[in-house]
Amino acid sequence: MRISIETLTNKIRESRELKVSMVSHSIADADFMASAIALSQYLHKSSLSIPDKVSKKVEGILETAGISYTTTNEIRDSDLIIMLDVNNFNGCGALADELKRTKKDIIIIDHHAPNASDSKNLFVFNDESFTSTTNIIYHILKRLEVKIPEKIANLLLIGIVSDSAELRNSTPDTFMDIAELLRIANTDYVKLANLLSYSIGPKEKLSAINDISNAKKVLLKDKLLMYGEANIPAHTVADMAIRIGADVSIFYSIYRDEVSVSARMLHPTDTAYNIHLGEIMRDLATIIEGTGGGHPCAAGAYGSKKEGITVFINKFVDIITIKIKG
Ligand SMILES: [Mn+2]
Repeated sequence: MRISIETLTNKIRESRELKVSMVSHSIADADFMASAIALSQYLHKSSLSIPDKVSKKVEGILETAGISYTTTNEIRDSDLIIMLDVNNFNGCGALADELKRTKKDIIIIDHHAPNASDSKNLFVFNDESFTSTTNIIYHILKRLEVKIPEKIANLLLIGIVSDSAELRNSTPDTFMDIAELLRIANTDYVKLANLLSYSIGPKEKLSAINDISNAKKVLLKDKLLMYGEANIPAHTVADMAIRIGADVSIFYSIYRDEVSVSARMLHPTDTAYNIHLGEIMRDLATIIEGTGGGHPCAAGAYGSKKEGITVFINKFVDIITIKIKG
């Protein structure tokens, strides 16, 4: 059943002493990590259950920010499950079956388009007016009158700003939350932007510029698609492509034992053309014998079958072309 933020807050208050598993979508991102770690300040017996792994970029950001955490790949024997930043079981990859089977109560806290699923043990707070799950968690912590330490305020900022497509997806409330948290964290926006690697080093910049100049560029009606190989982490090049004007981008990096793919899109291309990059990544991941997922405008996949990457990228380009050109 759907619940209000008041009911949600009360449920979390009542769960203070419970063992809680906080479950993420496939390839945990900054929004999940910030939400889960911040909420675990209050739910002090909780653990972070990640279906596969934490995004490499996010690992780096959290390390630089001095945030430590441990994750598990299973749902431990918990009293309660909280799904954060995901509102459907399939988005939880390897943990999906266990979530479908469990009789334990599951609370969903999310900000994506609501998903129709209804079972007795499901309590859903899904509000699209929040631009990130981290914003929701911040509001809950305020309602619980939790004193937020500087480091956690900084972590909440990381989650909120990471999910905002450099503040393009934001509301006046997003800015209010950011302003409050900058005060609490005793920091400023430039420091935060640097931490989020909006500025990368000159060597990486050069590499990304080369990757983008070697990339394919296709005009689909009024939308620009860029795709190709990245010689630094793919998300860095995919992000940069969007920043310099692509509407959709997809790049891949080949490592010794896997290939990793990052796709990005500029909102509102997702709603205008009914494109969900997370779903596309999830469906195509079998081609590289791996897993994928994510959000409508930011998603990724990785897998061990490196030689499948050309087919993967071509299928992606076909899907986007059909969606946009009709
Ligand atoms: Mn999110």
